Amino acid sequence: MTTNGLLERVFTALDNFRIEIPSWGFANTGTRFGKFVQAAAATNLEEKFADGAEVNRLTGAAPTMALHVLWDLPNGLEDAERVLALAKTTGVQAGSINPNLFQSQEYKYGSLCNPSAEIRAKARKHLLNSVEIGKRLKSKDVSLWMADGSNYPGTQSIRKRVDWLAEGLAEAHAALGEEQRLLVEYKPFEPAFYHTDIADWGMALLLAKGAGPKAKVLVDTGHHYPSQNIEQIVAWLLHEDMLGGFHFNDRRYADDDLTLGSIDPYQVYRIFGELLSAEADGLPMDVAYMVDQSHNLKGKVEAMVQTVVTAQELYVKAALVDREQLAGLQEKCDLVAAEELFRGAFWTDVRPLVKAWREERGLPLEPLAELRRSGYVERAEAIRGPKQGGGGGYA
Ligand code: PSV
Ligand code: MN
Repeated sequence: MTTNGLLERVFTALDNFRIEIPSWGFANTGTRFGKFVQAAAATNLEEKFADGAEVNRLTGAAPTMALHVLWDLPNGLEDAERVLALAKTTGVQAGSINPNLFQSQEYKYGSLCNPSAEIRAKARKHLLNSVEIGKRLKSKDVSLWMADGSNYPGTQSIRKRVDWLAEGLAEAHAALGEEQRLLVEYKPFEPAFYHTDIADWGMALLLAKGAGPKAKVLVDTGHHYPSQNIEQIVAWLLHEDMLGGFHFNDRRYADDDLTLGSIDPYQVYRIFGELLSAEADGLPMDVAYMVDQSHNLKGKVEAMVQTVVTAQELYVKAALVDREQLAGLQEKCDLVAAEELFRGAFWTDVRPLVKAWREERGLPLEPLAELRRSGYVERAEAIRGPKQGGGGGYA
């Protein structure tokens, strides 16, 4: 490929690449063993939007922020007005709306799948409120994850819970506006340890299909058993036109919520590879890239900038693969040549190319260095100081 051709390919890929950051990634979070409070952590909506705007300023790729209803919009539509005002002043728009169906005391035995009709009704109402918030904020996706499940065999009817869940999703789907979608997220375990009501992509796929055409599956990269082939799941969902979006993060063991690409960057590259291959083949695609991370030890804004930059680099690597050439090698079953072509792009140092794009688009050349130079975190530390609360953690 000529140098101009290469740059054009890279620039097009980066111009089109957007990734949504989560409000809770800026808040104090911890593990069940405790929480280390950070002085610069955001403890209210204003601070979360300010942090989001800083990440977007530095990377040019994160113009929307995912919101969690209980943590960010506890007063529902009233808070939506605050979000609209903040979007105006910061330039960061509301992203996916995440109902909270896991923190209320009543959800001890489940939310949409709770054996109590009264509690199921409460969960359904919250889901419908979330759809309304999404409408007000002109946000496209309502992103559903529940902690529902059970800890011991024989203690719950798995089949009855499927029916309750299907009813709740169909009701939410019927309330969606023209432009809205319902994304169904799955997770094999935690906090439930015997069965989870939406444990894998097959269950999520069936539930989404049953709910209606605007329901799609959300793949959280941390929600799989070790060594599962996530890109194959992605390929299947693309094949079925049922992939709605991602929650990107990395993991060493389970749902560790570590920063994207920190443990296995090749996996993210392989996932992007499937997406770009489907795009090249002209498949219908409407996939939301979102981050779902909790930065317990790293600085919040710093970790988020690092995440977005890593995502950009891995996406560019995947965009370097000559898809036509690869298809030819696959056809001939030239295994080593195909693998080398695929791997070669991964091993390419794309940082100078991404830097050239930043320069061309008037963005900081080194986002992390620019963050340090700007003194943003130090100022936030001085103004905010260490505080508890603010939403986004479980502790
Ligand atoms: C659950 O582990 C999850 O992945 C869901 O997406 C939640 O909304 C998010 O993390 C934040 O806790
Ligand atoms: Mn998630």
